[in-house]
This record gives sequence, C-alpha cells and structure tokens, in this order.
Amino acid sequence: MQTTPKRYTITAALPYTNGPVHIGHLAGVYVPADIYARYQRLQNKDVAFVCGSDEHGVPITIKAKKEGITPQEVVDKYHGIIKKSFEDFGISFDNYSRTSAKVHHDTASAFFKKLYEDGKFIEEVTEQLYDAEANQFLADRFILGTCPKCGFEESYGDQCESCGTSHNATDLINPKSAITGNTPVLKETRHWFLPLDQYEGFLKEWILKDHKKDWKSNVYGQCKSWIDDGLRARAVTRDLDWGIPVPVEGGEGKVLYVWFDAPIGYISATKEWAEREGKDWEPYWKDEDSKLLHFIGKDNIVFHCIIFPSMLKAEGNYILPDNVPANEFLNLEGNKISTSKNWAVWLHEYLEEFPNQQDVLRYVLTANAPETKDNDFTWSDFQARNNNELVAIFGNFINRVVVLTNKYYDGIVPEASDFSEVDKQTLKELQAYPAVIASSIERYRFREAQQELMNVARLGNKYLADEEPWKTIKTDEARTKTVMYVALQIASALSVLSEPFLPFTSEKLREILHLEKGENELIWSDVTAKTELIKPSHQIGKGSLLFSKIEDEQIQKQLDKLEASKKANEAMNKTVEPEKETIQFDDFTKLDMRVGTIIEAEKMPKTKKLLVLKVDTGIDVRTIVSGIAESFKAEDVVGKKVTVLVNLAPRKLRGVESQGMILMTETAEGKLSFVNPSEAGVENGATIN
Ligand code: B3M
Ligand code: ZN
Repeated sequence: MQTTPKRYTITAALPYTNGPVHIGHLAGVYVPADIYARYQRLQNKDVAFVCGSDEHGVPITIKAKKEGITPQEVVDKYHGIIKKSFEDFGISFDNYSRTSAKVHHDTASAFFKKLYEDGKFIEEVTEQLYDAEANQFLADRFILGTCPKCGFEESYGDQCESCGTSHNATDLINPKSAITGNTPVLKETRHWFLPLDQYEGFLKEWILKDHKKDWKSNVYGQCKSWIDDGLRARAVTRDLDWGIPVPVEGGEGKVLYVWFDAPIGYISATKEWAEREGKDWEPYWKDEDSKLLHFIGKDNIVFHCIIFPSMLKAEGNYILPDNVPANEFLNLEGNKISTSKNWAVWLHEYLEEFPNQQDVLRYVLTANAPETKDNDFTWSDFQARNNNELVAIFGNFINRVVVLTNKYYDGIVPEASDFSEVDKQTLKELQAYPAVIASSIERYRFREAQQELMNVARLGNKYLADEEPWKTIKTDEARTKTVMYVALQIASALSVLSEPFLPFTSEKLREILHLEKGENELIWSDVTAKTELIKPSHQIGKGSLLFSKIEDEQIQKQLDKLEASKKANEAMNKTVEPEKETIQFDDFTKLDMRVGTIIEAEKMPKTKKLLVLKVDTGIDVRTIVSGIAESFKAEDVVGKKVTVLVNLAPRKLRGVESQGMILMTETAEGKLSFVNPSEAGVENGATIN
C-alpha cells in the first residue's frame, strides 16, 4: 500500500474456544494487535478491529468428548471466559464475535457457494483416512502421524505444529487414529478442494515479489518455503458433524473445514459490527484504499498468507492483506506453553491474582515479545520489569511531578519564565518522540516502540535530577516554576503516548492531570505540534501511584502454581510398571533382605551416579556400590537405615567389588528414595527393585 489508507481493517486470530487465553496468545497476537489499533485510532484513523471465537473444528469436538459435554456447551463456556477476559484486559476490539453466530454461518456459506458456483473448487471422490472401530473419517486433530516435511512424529492431519506446514491427512507417514490409536484404513468420500496449485503464480507475484521487503522475514521465509515445496489442492470440507454444513448438493453430513470458515469469521465480525454501528462493511474488505492487517502467531502463517488470500482471490471482490506481522512463540519459565499440561499463565487467572495490573502484563509481554524469535516469560523478569522500570522510572517520574506541583503550587501549573538551553533542548527532544514511536509501530516493532516510550519517562527523570527543583525552590522561585512547567509538559505527553501500550495507566494519568478525554483531550499529534500541552493555571489532581511494587511472595505463589502443574503432569504421565510374572514362595525365601546402616559413603571418582558405601548389615560391614549419587550427596546418607539384599552374588563395579544391593524406589518426579515405608514420596505401584 503506497497511498495513505482511508481505513484500517485489523484482525486478530480467532482463539479456539477449547480453553482460555494464555500469555502466549497475548504476546503473540492480541497485545501487538491492540497496540496497533489503539495507535491508529489516536491518529484519528477509521479503524475496524475485529476478532471472535473460533468455535468449529476438531479441537472443540475433542474437548467436548473429554469433558462429556456437547460442542455447543464447550464453545459457550469458553467463548464467555475469553470474551470477558479480553474486555477486562483492555484489548479494544470494535467487535468480538463468534463463528457459531448466524451471521457467520450465512457469510461463510455464501462465500463457499460463490466459489462453488464460479467453478473454483475441484469436486472429487477420493480415499480418505477412516477409523473403522470409531466408524468415522479422520481429519485434522483426529489423526496423528509423521510430518512428511520435517519428520515430527505428532503432526496433525492438517498441520504440523513443529514446522508449521499444512498438508492433507493422507500425506502423513505412519498415521494413527487419535480416537482409538488404530491404524486407519482408506475409504472413499466426496470433498471439495481448493486447487492451491492454480494460485502459485499469483502467490509468487503477490508475496515473493510485492511483499519481499515489507513482510517480516519469519513470515516471508515460511511462505517462500511453502510455495517452493509446491502447492497442492487442499480439501476445504470435512466428514464431521460439528461445523458449518456444506451448502451444496452432496454436502449432507459434511461441514466446511475449520480453516476455510474461520478466516471468513473476520468478515462476518466486520459485518456484525458495521450493522450495529450503522456503517457499510464492504469498504473495509473491498476497497483498495483500506489497509487489511492480520495479527497472528507463526503457526497460522500458511492459512493467512497462502490459503485465505487464495480464497479471497478466487472470490474476486476482496482486497488482500497488506501485512501479516506474525510473532513467534512465547515460552514460560523455559518450557513450551501447553494448554493440555496446564503449563500456562491463564489471562482470567492473572486478572484475578493481579487486580488492576493489566498494564504490567501488557508491558512485560511487549518488552519480551517474540517478534523475531521465540522468547521466554519468567516471573522474576515480570517482577523486575515492574519494580525497576514501571515503578522506578515511569511511576517515579509522574509521582515526583505531581507531588512537587501540589506541594509548591497547590496543584496549579506554574507560569514559566525564561527557558534555559537545557529546557529548550528537553522540550525539543520531547516533540520528536511521537514520530519515533510512530515509526516503530508502523513497522510492527512494538518492543522498540515501547522502549522509546520509556525513554520519554527517562527524559523526565533526567531533567528533574539535573535541575533539582527541590533545591532551587529555596533560592530561585522563577527557575523552579519553569522547571516544573517543563516537567508537566513531559508528564502530559506521557499521558497520550502511553495509551497504545498502557491504556489503563494512560487513563489514570489523564485523570491525575485533569486532561481527561473530552474537555481537555490531548491527541497524539499535539505532542509534536504544540509547544504547550498543559497550560499555566491549569489545576491538576493530587495523584495516586500509577504502579505498585510486586513482592517476592506474589511471585513465589505463581512459581508454586507452576510447580504443582509440573508435579501433576509427572504423576499423570507416570506409567505404572506392569506386575512381573508370578513366582513361588520358595523363590522369595531365597532372597535374604536385612536392615542395615550406612556407616561411610563417598562418591565413586569419575562417575555421576555411583556412591561407594560401607554398610553395617548386622552380619558384617561390607562395601556396596549404589547408583544413588544423582539423588543423594555422600554426606547425607551416612547413618541412614536401609534395606539390604545381602545374598546377591558380589560383582565388580569400576574395579570395586559390591557385596549386595540397597533397595531403592523412585518418586513421581524421578527422585530416588530409600525403601522405607515411612519415607515420604513413595507412591503405590512403585517397583521395589
Ligand atoms: N483458531 C487459532 C490457532 O490456530 C486459530 C486461529 C483462527 S484465525 C482465523 O491457535
Ligand atoms: Zn513438520
């Protein structure tokens, strides 16, 4: 897009309603999208920022089966949780819809029908994977197998989560049914295919040529590799009962593929919004002077850059996305975020546990945004950034300005007298920031943009530290008034420039400065255009702290929560060893097990696992080599009572003769434990070796 867009259609990936939203979704998609949308609104642009719940697809059916409820009950439950948590977190959608809504069923059906009637599909009876025991065709997440592109062994039927590529289920190597575990058979069924290969020329021109420079390299690279691999026809219908019925002859018992219907959800959400607002939705999706942007995570690149644009191209009346600034993934405490393993920070839980601290999480997720590579969220970094940056830099500056203005002038903005060179330089630097921040936002570099915002607060702190109004107040009234006047201009600028990143703080700051939206509203361009943002004799408020310190206890509570998840996962994943074959009592009497005490212990040199123990067995004191060094330090086992198998034939380990065996078991977390029923952590079913 060369000319200035007349309107912005901004979409954010529709979250599956098979679980709540977590920080990975926020960092990858929703916070950057919201920063961008808020920023464009501050430029007085015409913005349609839309999203909604993605309520079809196999993930929903699987969740319903797991919870023993219907798919509709699943989507109703999570649609509500997700919608409310987005609202409470300040993600400022103009419309958050849902794909089970009638407007979407109508829009997606009409879209499919048009392509059908225009002959854009290949209708074919082909052999698809079928689970005879479950008596159903296997598609998408109903089938698992080895990805033909990267070899990942748990690839889904429609997409590989490891390399991001999308394929047909029949491309999988060694496919297995996710329902029964059986190897599927092939069975004929009719489907409608989008012949992506016919769009290769268009895609090469549109992406590989036109967008080589302005699309992020991670996005461009994935598209290029997918196109270079060769595009093939993709089935856009499924033999499933949950979804949008295929609206043409022969479509009975079949639904639209979720990735065909979901992106059309952006269009239906725009329609629904436009109707509510008395606007016309079509310019947002059909006028060339509209800028269409898709905010997504990297696992959705192929659908938003290849498949949906090919659908739009085939339909013929739609514009194409100007950019798809996909982010990479955010990990949590060094591990991949996982809904199924409950290894996540859930948005709705964060909002409960950190009330009125939405901006802290927005700030930290933006500061650590995985914009070009996967990144990691840690609670200690969350605490550090809040305490050392938001509290100590941004909050501290505002607090000093507000406290001093109230202390010296009863909250009245003082009249400035002569500006020093420093004053002029500071105000000049301040006026440059809107363009600096804007430039980063327009290039979807939100981390960088937020760093520049914080530099405005740093500018204010440095100015106060250098000019020391708390000292000059005693000697030079005029100078102090000028300094506080300049500091208040910086504080006012922050109330506007912070809005895209920290909307709750921006609103609080506008209130503190009595620059609320409406009467004295400051707009983005004022910070550059105007030399005075807050006028002498303007009354500001008493102020309140914008941020509060986060204490170690709060962080520890979150870490404990994750530790509990980890333990629960390990316990759940722990398979119980099957019982060994039956032995006779005589077999057992051959074992001579005695109570013993470890009287000496030392690490076996050059080994990780072995301790050399001196054990008093009551019969004698003997040497036993035991593989417990990764669970116990030598000094910690001396004096321990243990169970010893004393009549085990001696054997040499690393040159040391071991005469017997100390009986051990293993806790759920894989830590060795002495066989001592009173010993904590030994679970039923643990083997006694
Ligand atoms: N429901 C989200 C995902 O793949 C998917 C996005 C649809 S956007 C049209 O996690
Ligand atoms: Zn793969």
